[in-house]
Amino acid sequence: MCKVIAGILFIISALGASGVESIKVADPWVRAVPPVSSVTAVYMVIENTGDEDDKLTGVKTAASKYSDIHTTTIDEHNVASMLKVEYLPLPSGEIMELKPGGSHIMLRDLYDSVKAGEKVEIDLVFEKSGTIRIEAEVR
Ligand SMILES: [Cu+2]
Repeated sequence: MCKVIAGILFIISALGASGVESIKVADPWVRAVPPVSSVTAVYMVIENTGDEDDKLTGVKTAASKYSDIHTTTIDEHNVASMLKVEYLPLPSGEIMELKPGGSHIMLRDLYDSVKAGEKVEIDLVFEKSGTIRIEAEVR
């Protein structure tokens, strides 16, 4: 009985939290890498449906020692390189797509290999919206 009530309370609080969130995350996924690889990247679509500009300022996960926000730049010789940034801007009403060849989240020093079909829990830290936990599928 107590478990049932706790479960109901949990659902109510989860609904309450999602009702005020202005950040929507869609289709988060982690690139599957062979066991020898200690790094991988995370992609997703982040929409700021709120009236206020926001920023993605940090990422935390138990899957790796470090997690950075990267953008990809292409120089005049057409060479792509990744650049670590302090935050990703999320203007009000805009959609930010983290995708291969563009901005992404880099997980470094993976504690375990990530295999296709697994799920990785990731906390996204936003300047205004606080921390949002997502579950990203490994592909
Ligand atoms: Cu990167």
